[in-house]
Amino acid sequence: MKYYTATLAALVTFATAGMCSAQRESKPAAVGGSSADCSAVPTADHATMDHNAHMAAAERCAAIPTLPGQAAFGAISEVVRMLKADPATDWTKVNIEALRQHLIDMDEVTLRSGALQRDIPGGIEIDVTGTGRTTDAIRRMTRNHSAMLETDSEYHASAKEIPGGARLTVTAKTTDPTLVARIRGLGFAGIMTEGDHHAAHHLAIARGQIIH
Ligand SMILES: [Cu+2]
Repeated sequence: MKYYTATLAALVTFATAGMCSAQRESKPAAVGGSSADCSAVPTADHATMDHNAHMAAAERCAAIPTLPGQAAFGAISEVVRMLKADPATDWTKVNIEALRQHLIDMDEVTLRSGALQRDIPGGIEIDVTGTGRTTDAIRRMTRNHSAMLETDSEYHASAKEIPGGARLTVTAKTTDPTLVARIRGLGFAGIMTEGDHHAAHHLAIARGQIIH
């Protein structure tokens, strides 16, 4: 738990510090005919700065970056905006930490797991393995995603635990050779993106409607 808290603090510091230094460094001409002195955008210590004054000066003098940070930070930031914009949001149920944990799982599964793929009749079998948290993340994500895919019209999917991870089996629901070839070409990472439910699923996790 301590580890995650520290990671989040580092993440926030990194993202916000990055944002402010970007604003400091770009000083295009003042917009709207204003004669604002852009060299006056103060170099500030992020911990003690006057954020309002800094942002006001930065807005007069520079374009604001559109990227909020790395993808996970951006995904959280977008969901927070959506929850705040929705008057029906039940804040007693909201759990952004659950979304963050899921995004960490996605990182583990996408970037730190091994995937050994074999052809089987109608599709593939993939042994997805890793160590430590990666193993747990693989099991959680393949279990949930295969159950989701199974309800889809195109794929049969199932996952079972093996040492270090899970074996994911995906086959075509039809005998269409193009579909079988697609499954084999997609492999583990491609299959994990299938189903078009992922972004909606993130919002549901944040709303506290899904517990992994
Ligand atoms: Cu996800």
